[in-house]
Amino acid sequence: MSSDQEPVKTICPYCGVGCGIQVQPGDEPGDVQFMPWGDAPVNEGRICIKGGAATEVVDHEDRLTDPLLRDDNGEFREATWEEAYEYIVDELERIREDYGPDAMGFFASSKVMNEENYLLQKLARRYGTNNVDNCTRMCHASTVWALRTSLGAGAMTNSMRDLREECDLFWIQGANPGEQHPIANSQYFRQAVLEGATVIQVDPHANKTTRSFQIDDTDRHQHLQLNPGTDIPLLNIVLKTILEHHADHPDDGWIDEEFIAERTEGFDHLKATLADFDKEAAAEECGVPLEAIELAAEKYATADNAAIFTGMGMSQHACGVDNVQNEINLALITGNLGRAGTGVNPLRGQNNVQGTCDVGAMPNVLPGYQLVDDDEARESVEDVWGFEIPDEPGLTNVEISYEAGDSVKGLYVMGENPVMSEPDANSVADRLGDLEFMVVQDIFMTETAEFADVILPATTWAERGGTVTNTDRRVQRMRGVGKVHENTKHDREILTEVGMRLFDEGFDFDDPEEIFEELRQVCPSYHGMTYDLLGEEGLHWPCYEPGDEGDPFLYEDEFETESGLGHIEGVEHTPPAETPDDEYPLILTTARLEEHYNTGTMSTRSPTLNRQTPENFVDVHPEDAERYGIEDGEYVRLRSRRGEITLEAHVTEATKEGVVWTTPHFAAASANKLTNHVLDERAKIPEYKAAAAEIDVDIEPVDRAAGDD
Ligand SMILES: Nc1nc2c(c(=O)[nH]1)N[C@H]1C(S)=C(S)[C@@H](COP(=O)(O)OP(=O)(O)OC[C@H]3O[C@@H](n4cnc5c(=O)[nH]c(N)nc54)[C@H](O)[C@@H]3O)O[C@H]1N2
Ligand SMILES: Nc1nc2c(c(=O)[nH]1)N[C@H]1C(S)=C(S)[C@@H](COP(=O)(O)OP(=O)(O)OC[C@H]3O[C@@H](n4cnc5c(=O)[nH]c(N)nc54)[C@H](O)[C@@H]3O)O[C@H]1N2
Ligand code: SF4
Ligand SMILES: [Mo]
Repeated sequence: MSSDQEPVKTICPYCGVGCGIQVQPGDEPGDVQFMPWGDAPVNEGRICIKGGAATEVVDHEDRLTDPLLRDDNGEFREATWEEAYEYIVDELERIREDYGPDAMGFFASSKVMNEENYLLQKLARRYGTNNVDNCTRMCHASTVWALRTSLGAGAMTNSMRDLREECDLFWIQGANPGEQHPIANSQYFRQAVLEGATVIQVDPHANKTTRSFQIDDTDRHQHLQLNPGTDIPLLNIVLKTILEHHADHPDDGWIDEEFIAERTEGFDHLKATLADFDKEAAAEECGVPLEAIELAAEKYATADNAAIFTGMGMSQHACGVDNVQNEINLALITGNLGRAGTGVNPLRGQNNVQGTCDVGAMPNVLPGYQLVDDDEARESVEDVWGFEIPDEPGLTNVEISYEAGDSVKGLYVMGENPVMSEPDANSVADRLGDLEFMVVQDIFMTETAEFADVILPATTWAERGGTVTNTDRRVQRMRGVGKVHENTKHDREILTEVGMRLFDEGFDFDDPEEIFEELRQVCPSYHGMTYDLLGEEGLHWPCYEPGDEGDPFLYEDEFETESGLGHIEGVEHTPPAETPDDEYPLILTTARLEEHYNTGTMSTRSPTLNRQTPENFVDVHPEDAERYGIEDGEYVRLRSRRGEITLEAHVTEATKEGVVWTTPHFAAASANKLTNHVLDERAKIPEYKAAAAEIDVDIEPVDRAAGDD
């Protein structure tokens, strides 16, 4: 490949670490290659397997290249953009006229850029509804809820850099950074561990995080392999152990009394909650020896700087908010907040999930997390936008899918794949089939697009510019090399066109920078940023005025709650909605692989990534395998009350006895046919991490090409 064009500096399109990479254009439009970016701010040139393979899907033969419209026979046919736009605008107007604006739902995308998500949520609000959401609902919604209400902001309290330099103990609960945030793990956490930091992993499954720190081979680190859904009792043991020790040995300083007195509220509530808590019975329920949990408590309480990392294993439960609140409790009573190397840190998932939330693509908040039902905040945004914003929070995406066909008649999906990603997927498919109108804007034909009336072909990340916000709140610029397929459009081009056709004004933007300039006006924490100031390093938010550097860690002097205090609140155990019984005696949990990504639309098409694990599998513990008579590598049927899938059994001690572990990445054998549609009451996040299941053996041979059920 030779080309006169210079490579462009941009950001990896997979996870929220935000690694800088370069894209080298070739002579032909699709001929793009990955190149390292040696002094990229986050990764300093390092890259994981996905970043290195990211360009593989840009010119994939399956790319959507032209708009598709469903014809009278229910088949898709190629259409012109003019036809597609006319159809969309007519349907949007018809639905509003027939049913009112809340009959539409809008799904924003954590795979696309800030400017584009900003436009989509503005479009929804101009249309007259707050029914706009993104995949954070299925991801860290509960974490964000707990962090926002108890500390102030729904983001990592610290940054990868200060954690690398100052953290002495990494408490990693329900997160697998070794595979899901590989460069954060290798470039940051592992460096600190090499210099002596300790790792406590709390996870039912052994994975690359376990192996990367050799957790099981040293006395320094610990892996607490708990039963799914028992994180509250486990943390209550930790909290009670610390309280008890402090009562007997106050001089050891396991509790930070001064911090509690000056910077927190609610400590008495925690003490009362734990007063009658039975540690022995709880340890039994967790399936972890009590002494191991007590030892971990000691390690956390005696570390100079201890940081908690929290992931999907905590957030994706019906008690997700409580799970994270208990982590906040632990950090607050030990004074592990407001300093470098500490905190409660959700490693955000998608490349731009942080930014998609920041720019207001959620049903209850406007850009900068200003509440839609806060009159003053809403009016300040209305002043810039020039139209009235509905003042009631809208529906979340999981609620929108559930209302499909009932109160919700139409859906605009930009870069999400709910038929694969939402729980109880068979019902989601049924319900989306009941919609009167659905647009899907994607780069590939997806399981969701199969139900659409119109499909719009978007360009990929490598083809366009904009900004994305990574897990430690760093806003960075992406730069594109231009379109690979002439008839595709950038997401922002599609949204400006739809917006102008609908409203004649307010969507007339020629380039991403113009959109960013408007975003800054309505998003206080981005107000001090411009494309020039972002440069190649990017800027952390909050950045209120030009010249602000942003904060590497939050809450040095006070929390951003109304009282300025950090909120402690004891929580009681709520077991998962479904627990094992005679009919479904196993606990099913689902999580991810390093070489695959979410619903697999990109990773299964990437030869380098797909080669390693081309199909789904289920991990079964050797004791369970013996009881069921399962051989390693045999195909089994895995079923729950909602559906069944057929997949290969891996017999391994990586999982716990009684717990089966599978992944959501593959359409044939889609794990979400089994998962339970039960939501955390407050954050509305589904319980992906615990359902009751059963295995059947001696099934018919599998024809992979035919898919499952
Ligand atoms: N390679 C790769 N990277 C990714 C993604 C991907 O699909 N592939 N997706 C991105 C996205 S969107 C996200 S949100 C992040 C997610 O990154 P993580 O938060 O790491 O998500 P998971 O791998 O789903 O789950 C983390 C761990 O939770 C454990 N777990 C399951 N049930 C429980 C439980 O009840 N309690 C506890 N304590 N642990 C439990 C699982 O065994 C797993 O090891 O990754 C991002 N990065
Ligand atoms: N069982 C189970 N289910 C889960 C989870 C789990 O742990 N277990 N995790 C949940 C989590 S954390 C998440 S975040 C969700 C993810 O759920 P989704 O967001 O629905 O899943 P993705 O596969 O990330 O979908 C992104 C879509 O965007 C498209 N896309 C990529 N780039 C572009 C672009 O530039 N423009 C446009 N228009 N489209 C683009 C992709 O092709 C893909 O179809 O899944 C959830 N589902
Ligand atoms: S760690 Fe995340 S952002 Fe970095 S290269 Fe890997 S997938 Fe991309
Ligand atoms: Mo996610």
